[in-house]
Amino acid sequence: MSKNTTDNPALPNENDKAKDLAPDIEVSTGEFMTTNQGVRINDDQNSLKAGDRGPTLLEDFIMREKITHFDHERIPERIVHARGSAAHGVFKVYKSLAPYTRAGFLQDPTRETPVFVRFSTVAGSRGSTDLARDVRGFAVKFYTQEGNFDLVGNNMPVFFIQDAMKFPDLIHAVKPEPDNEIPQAASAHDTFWDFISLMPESAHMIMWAMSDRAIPRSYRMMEGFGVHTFRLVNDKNESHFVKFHWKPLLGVHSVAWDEAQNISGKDPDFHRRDLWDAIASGNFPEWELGLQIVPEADEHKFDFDLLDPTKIIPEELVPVQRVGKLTLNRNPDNFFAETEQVAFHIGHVVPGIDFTNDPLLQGRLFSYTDTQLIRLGGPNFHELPINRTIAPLHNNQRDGYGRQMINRGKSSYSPNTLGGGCPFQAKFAEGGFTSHAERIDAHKVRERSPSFRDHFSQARLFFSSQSEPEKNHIIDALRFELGKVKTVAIRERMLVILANIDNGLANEVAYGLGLSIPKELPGTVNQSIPADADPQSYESVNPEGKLARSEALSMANTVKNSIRTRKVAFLAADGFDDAAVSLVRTALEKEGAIVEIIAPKQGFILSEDQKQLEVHHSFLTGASVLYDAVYVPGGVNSVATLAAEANAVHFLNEAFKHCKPIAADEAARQVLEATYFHKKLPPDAEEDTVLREGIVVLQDLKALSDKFILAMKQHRFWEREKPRRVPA
Ligand code: HDE
Repeated sequence: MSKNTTDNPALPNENDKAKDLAPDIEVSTGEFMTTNQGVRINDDQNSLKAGDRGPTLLEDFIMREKITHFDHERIPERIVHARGSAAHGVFKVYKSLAPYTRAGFLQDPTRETPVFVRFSTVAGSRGSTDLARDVRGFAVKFYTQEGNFDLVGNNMPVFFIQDAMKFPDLIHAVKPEPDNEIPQAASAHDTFWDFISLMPESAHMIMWAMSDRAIPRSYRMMEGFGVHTFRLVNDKNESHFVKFHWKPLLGVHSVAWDEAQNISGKDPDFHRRDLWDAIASGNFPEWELGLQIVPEADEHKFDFDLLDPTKIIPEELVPVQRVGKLTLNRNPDNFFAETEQVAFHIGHVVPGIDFTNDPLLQGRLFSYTDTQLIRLGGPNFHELPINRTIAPLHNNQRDGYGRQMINRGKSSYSPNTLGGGCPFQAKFAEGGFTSHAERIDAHKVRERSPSFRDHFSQARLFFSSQSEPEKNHIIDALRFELGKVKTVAIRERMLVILANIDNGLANEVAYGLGLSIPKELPGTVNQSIPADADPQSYESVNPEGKLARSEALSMANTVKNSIRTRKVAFLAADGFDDAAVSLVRTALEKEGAIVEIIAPKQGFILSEDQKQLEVHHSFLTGASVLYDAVYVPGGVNSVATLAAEANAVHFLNEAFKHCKPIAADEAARQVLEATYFHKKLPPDAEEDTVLREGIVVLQDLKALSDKFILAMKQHRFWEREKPRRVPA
C-alpha cells in the first residue's frame, strides 16, 4: 500500500471517510517508476537477456515482480451480485430519530455521515450486461462515528425464499446451467423455472422480477429496500420494528424489455456509465431514506408475518416516513480498490439498530463474513481502505494474512492486568452494542412457521395494483421467460402457480405459450419433490381481502415532475435550422436535460447559415435505445437527408416503439412521414393529446419546447403499445 501522497488534490477532504482514504491514494504524476520495493526502474520495455537475441535471465527481479503481480491480479468474483458499480456520498437525517433509535447517525440533522453505495445485478458475471432482467442490489455502507452500518438491500422489497437454507439452491438454479454455462445473466432457462415452479413461496417475488422493476432506466431511478424487518432500539432500550426504504427523487422509471435487450448490445455498461456520468457532471443522485415503523405491540396485527421476507407492509397500512437524504457526490478513484473490494455485511450494525428472527436475515448474518474470507483472502478485509471504519478500532484480534495494523503492547487477551485491562468493554450507556433482549422460549425444530404459508395474497396484490401497461409487461415477460424453457412440464407447473395468483394472468401467459392450465401439478411424481411444492396446498388469505390495491406498488404513480438528466437525441444533418436547435436545446438544458447531436457522420455539421455544430454520435455509434427522447429540427437540406437516411428513420421508429416522447418542427414533418407511425400522428399538439400520445409536431418552437418538456416528464407513453400496433 502506498502512503506517499498525503495531500492528494484529486480527493476533496470533504468528510471523515475521504480524509481516511487520502493517505492511500497514489498519484504518479511527475514521479519516477519504481519496483514495489521503491527501487527506480530504468527500462520498463525490455526484459534482462543474455544478449539481445538471447534467453531471458531468471535474475530479472524487475520483470519477475511485474509478472508475478499481474498473475495474481484477479480475485474470485462475488458468487452473487458480481456485476456492480459504486459511488461515494453522504447521508443526513432530517430530524432526530431519538424516540426510536440511539444510532448516532440518526440523531443530528447537522451531522453528515459518509457513505459508499454499490449497485449490482445478481445473476450475471462481472463482465455481464447491466440490462439483464434481474433484481438490483442496493448496498449502502454508512461510515458512522460509532462504526460501520451496512444496509444491504435490493430494488425489490421481497425475496424469492423464506429461509436461508434455500439460498444456494435458488442461486444454483438461476446461474448459468452447470454443463454448458448457458445462459449468462438471464433467468430465462429451465433450471431457474424448474426451481421456482416448485417454490410457491417465490410467487410474490416473481411478480416483481417479471415487472419493469427488473429493467430500470437507471440506478438513479430505482427504489431500494432493506427487505427484512429490522429493529430500532432507543436509549431506553425500547424496540420498534422497522422496514427500510430508499425513495429516488427522480422517480422510479424503467426501460422496455425489447429496449433492454438492445441496450445490452449497444452499451452493456449503460447503468454504470449513467451513474458515473451523472456524478461527474454534478447531477448528484439523491434518495430519501424512508422508514415504516411498527410498535412491538403490533407485531401480530397483520394478516402476514413481519418475519416473512416474502411480504411487504403495504404503505396504506403503515406509511413510509421520509427521514433523511442520501446524496452520491463522488465517483470512486479506482474500481478494484473500492467497488470490487468493498465488503458489505448485513451483520455490520451500530448500537440502535438490531435484527429480527426473519430466517432469511439470520442466515445472511453468517454468509457475508464467510464469503469475504474467500473473496478477499483472509480475516483482515476490514483493514482495506474502503472497508475500514472511521471510528476508533481496538480489540484483541491479531495477525492473519495481509495484516496492516501494528498493535503495540504485550497483552492481546481479556481480561488482563499487563495492559491495564485495556481495551475496555463499553456499557450500554457508554455506547456498547447490546443485543435486544428478546424473550425466546421454544423447542429446537427444523420447521417453517404456519404464519408463513400464504404465498399468493401479496403476489395478487402486486399484480392487481399495476397499471394496464405494467400488467401487459408482466404477461410478456412471463411469456418470454417461460417460452425459453424447454421442458413443457415446467411451463405447465408455472401456469398452476400463476393461476393461484390471478386467473387472467395465467390464461394470458398460457395463451402466449400455446398451453392450457393443467388441473393437476405436472411432473412432480418424483419422491424427492416436497409435498409443499403443491401450490394448491397453500392458504391464500386474501381473495376477498382487505387491501385490493396499493398505489405505491405501481410505477405509473411515481413522481413525474422533472426531466433532469434525461438524454435527448437531436437528429440533424448539414443544412439544419440553427435557430430551432438552439432554442429547443436551451429550453431542454434549462430543465436539466442532456442534449446530444446525432448525424449521418461524426465531426461537425453546418447549419443553413453555415454555423458549425459538433456531432456527438453518428448513427453507427449512437442508437435510439440510449436516449430518452428524440427531436428533429427543420432545415430543408437536413430534413431531406434524414428522410432518405434509413438509420434516421429507424431511430425514430424505434423511439416510437419504445414509447418515447418525439418532437419535430413542422418543417421536419417529411422525416416523420418516412416512419411507419406517421399515419398515427396525432392531429394536433394540444396539451391533452401530448400527454396521451407523447408526440409534438409544431411550428412555434417555444410551444414545441414547452410541450416536449411536458411529454418528457411522463417518461414513456406505454398506451402506444395497447393496440399492439408496433411492428418488431
Ligand atoms: Fe445477499 N449475498 N444473500 N441478499 N446480497 C451477497 O455477499 C446471501 C439477500 C445483497 O454490493 C454475498 O459480499 C444469502 C437478500 C446485495 O457487495 C453473499 C442470502 C438481499 C449484495 C450473499 C442473501 C441481498 C449481496 C455475495 C439468503 C436483499 C451485494 C458477495 C439468506 C435484502 C453486496 C457478498 C455488494 C451479496 C448471501 C439474500 C442483497 C454470498 C445467503 C434478501 C445487495 O454473502
